[in-house]
Amino acid sequence: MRLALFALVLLFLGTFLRADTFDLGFEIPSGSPSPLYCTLTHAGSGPGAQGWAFGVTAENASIAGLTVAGTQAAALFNAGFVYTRLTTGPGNEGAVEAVVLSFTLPITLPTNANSRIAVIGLAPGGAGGFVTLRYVDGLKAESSAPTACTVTQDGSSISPSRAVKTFEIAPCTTLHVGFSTERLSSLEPFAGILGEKGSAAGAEIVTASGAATIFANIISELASGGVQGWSLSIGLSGDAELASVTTDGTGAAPFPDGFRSGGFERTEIVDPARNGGKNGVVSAVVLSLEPNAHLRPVGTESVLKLDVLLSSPSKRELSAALSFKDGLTGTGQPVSNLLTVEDDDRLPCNFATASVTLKSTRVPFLRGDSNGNGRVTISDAIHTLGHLFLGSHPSPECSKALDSNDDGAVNISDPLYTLRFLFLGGPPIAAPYPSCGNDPTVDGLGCESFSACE
Ligand SMILES: [Ca+2]
Ligand SMILES: [Ca+2]
Repeated sequence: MRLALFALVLLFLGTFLRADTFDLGFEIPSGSPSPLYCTLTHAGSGPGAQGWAFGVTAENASIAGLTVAGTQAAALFNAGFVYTRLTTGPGNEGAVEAVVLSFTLPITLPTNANSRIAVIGLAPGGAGGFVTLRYVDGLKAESSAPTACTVTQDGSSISPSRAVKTFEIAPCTTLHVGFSTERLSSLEPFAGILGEKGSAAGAEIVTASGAATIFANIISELASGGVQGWSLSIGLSGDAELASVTTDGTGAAPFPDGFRSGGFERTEIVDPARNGGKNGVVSAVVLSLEPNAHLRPVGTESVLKLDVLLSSPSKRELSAALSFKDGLTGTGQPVSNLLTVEDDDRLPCNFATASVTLKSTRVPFLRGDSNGNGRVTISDAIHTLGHLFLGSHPSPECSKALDSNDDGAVNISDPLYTLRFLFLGGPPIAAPYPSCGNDPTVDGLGCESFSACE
């Protein structure tokens, strides 16, 4: 009896003190799957939310972006705190947000109202199907504590209810990106694109010299119209650096070589210091200020040429990867991977997965040792001259060894350089010399094998 009374009092107090409710929900605009909104709904007689934190996951899709920009929360924000991050790793894929509207002013979200508090961008998947969004506790962004779903009302923490929402997204089929080792310009989608079934996923190329020229491509399968312009943000990770990037010699070049007629073009290698240590390139192109200028509605078109050099002071096996990564910053603002079709933003279906891995094995060699016998002598100068002018030794296994002056080319200067060094007091042969080693400077010459240095 006493217990029942106690429970009743608790219930009564609870109803009184905890009359307000907060609900985390989703707003999925019909027709278009993107953008999607996270909402916070308040009901009750107390004040609205001063702040909140939540984690959100997507099943059968991946969250590519989460921001407060463009929401009621952003409009009310005044000298507070905003934290939004994507979270990665098994069981931890999603995004987190934490907001305090103001540290100094009594700002809250509207009472008894539904407010947008975040915009979610889903990475477009190829297949389409049913996607489920849910709020979860415990997602963890790098170096921060796990995030619990909570709302702050009048200085106190309240646990909100959490919606789960399942909706269907259409398959993404019309626009893709991919990499190739040659300039592509054809009416055939995916022809020449690296990777499994031309999907550009899992592509790998091996370069003997450590230098590689890679083209980024736009693949169109549109019913009408065509890609009028684009912004690309491509990251380079691993043992490599970018030597150059250009739209010259691609479909983004001025007519007649490419499709551009005036318009706008800005392409640059990003400064790692402005990008959290990340390497990459950004490129923005508008083919013409006339609305009807565009790439072919159906076809494959190279739009960017990247020269990559694999290098490392010590490693023998070198590996690097190029992939489309939103958010690299050149001279201007952070760049997203976006295509423009019929004056509207379109996302390439596979920009989250398109990548190419570059590999190179460095073979130790002895520079100047043209005939590969482990010593540099007059015979090497004669051997190189024979290769250059007499058709003997047509395909050396280690071209780098012939390049005595290490200028990245094998020509008459090299045997002369060797002879000057050996007999006329000329400057020494460049490293690796006088003992075996790796080429300290990357160039376009290869070295498949060099038995004298094994
Ligand atoms: Ca030799
Ligand atoms: Ca040379």
